[in-house]
Amino acid sequence: MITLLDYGAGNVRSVINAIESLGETVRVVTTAEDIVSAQKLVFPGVGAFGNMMGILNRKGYTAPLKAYLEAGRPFLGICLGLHALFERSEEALAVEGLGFLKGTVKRFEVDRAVPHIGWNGLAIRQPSAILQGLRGDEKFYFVHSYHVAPEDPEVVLTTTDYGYSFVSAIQKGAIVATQFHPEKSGRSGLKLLENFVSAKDERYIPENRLAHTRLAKRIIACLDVRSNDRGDLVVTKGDQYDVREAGEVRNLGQPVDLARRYYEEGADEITFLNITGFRDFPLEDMPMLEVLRQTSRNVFVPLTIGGGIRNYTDVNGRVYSALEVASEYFRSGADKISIGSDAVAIVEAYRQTGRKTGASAIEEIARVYGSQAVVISIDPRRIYVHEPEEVPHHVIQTDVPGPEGQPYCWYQCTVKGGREGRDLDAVSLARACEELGAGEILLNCIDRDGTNTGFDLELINAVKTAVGIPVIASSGAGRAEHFLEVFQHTDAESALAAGIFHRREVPIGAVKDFLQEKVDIRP
Ligand code: 1PR
Repeated sequence: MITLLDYGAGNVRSVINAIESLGETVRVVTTAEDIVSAQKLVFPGVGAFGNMMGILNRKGYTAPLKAYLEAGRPFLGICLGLHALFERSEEALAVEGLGFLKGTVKRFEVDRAVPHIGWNGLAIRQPSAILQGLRGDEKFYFVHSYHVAPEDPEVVLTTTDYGYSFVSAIQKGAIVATQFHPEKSGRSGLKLLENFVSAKDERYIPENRLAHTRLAKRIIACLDVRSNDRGDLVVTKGDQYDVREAGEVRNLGQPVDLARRYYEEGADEITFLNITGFRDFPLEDMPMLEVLRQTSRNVFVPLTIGGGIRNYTDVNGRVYSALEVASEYFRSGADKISIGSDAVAIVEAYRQTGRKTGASAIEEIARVYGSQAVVISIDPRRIYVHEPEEVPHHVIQTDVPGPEGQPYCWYQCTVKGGREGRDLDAVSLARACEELGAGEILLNCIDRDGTNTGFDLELINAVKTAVGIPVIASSGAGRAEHFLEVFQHTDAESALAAGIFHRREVPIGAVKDFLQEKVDIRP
């Protein structure tokens, strides 16, 4: 029996699912006494440091947790569950950590995108029972803006490189904590969890130890989901966002089955977009939550869900906040949520006043769940102009001139699945969303969607150079070469595709085989 410390601020479902998939039972802590009586405690911290410590203190969990750690009993901390062990964090300097280990938690100071999101390796510094059966060169899933800096070098189990070398796991006796998420790291992560769960205690040093590690470019499979005319929830696919063919919604398969298939084929991440979320309120559209619940039971890579995340008033006058919608998605198994139409409305309001209210969906969700959990999905379309001065927008010179030979264009943001264009460009939107606390940009492109003609590199470069957060290049992938092109000619951290995977034209494995040796990827 594994005891799991959930303080209610995020997706612990995936940790429970991963442990249960190993045939182990999980008891969730509901009282301080449950910590005292635990045999093996897993602490998957999520959200923000200050919020986490506040809740632990209010619930009376801090003292029993300290006692449990001081007694050297088996403990696995994950992400913030690692940070909590230290004295304090730059994320909330006024708040005390558990102080079990000396040192602080620092924000990344690097000349690259923060948060550090994606699959990176481990440079193993000492033997450990938790590493049994690993080769040593596997990649694990990270998502964080802060990392620990222990004073005692003896506790360093692994380090990872991102701009510089940081401590990615610690070990002190039976107490182990990782910055990465084993529950989201596919088979390698499950192996690590299995080592904790089963009573192995021989310390083990893997053979292929790395001296340095590199962040992999991510290949993401995207499932656009909606109800068809018969009311069945299906994965569909648009052609420049038009998902109907001969009047019918295209049906490319069942969401849960396809997600499972992509996990097995090696997808680094899976994104579900509830594409009619702008009109069907997700908390009434329960099948989507069920899709997430079922998927997270056997898919152990990160899951992002978007569609309909906004404030909403139902027919009875009950008001739901975007945070409530997002929370329901997180509880059902999402690791990140993505906001589309509402991000445009938020930025329009923000640009009018120039002031942050703290009350927008982006700010609220980032405050509770952390920036890394908030993705902004942008649906831009090219608008051509003869001269940059014609519009008050971020204009680029393009190698693909417009129908009248216009040499310039800007990328207009749209809402409601491309149905309505707004007076806002994609670069400004991305920048403003970053200021408001978003952690990643999912950059679609209506002109390229479903065309198989390759990513819009000009769009990706324009947005990527304007923001410091990671960008997912999306729309237009038709061949494995297109992925190489996007990674060679832009700094996008990941590339997403839909149609070629659904139609089995180019499987994920073929994309990865092609990229092998050319780009750092997770094999
Ligand atoms: O506005 O917050 O409710 O979110 C709705 C979400 O649904 C947005 O993220 C929006 O991008 C998405 N969406 C809305 N309508 C459509 C549509 O296709 N009619 N899909 C839609 C967006 C774009 C990508 C697609 C890539 C790759 N689809 O998701 O998967 O373009 O496709 P490809 O590789 O086949 O070219 P809100």
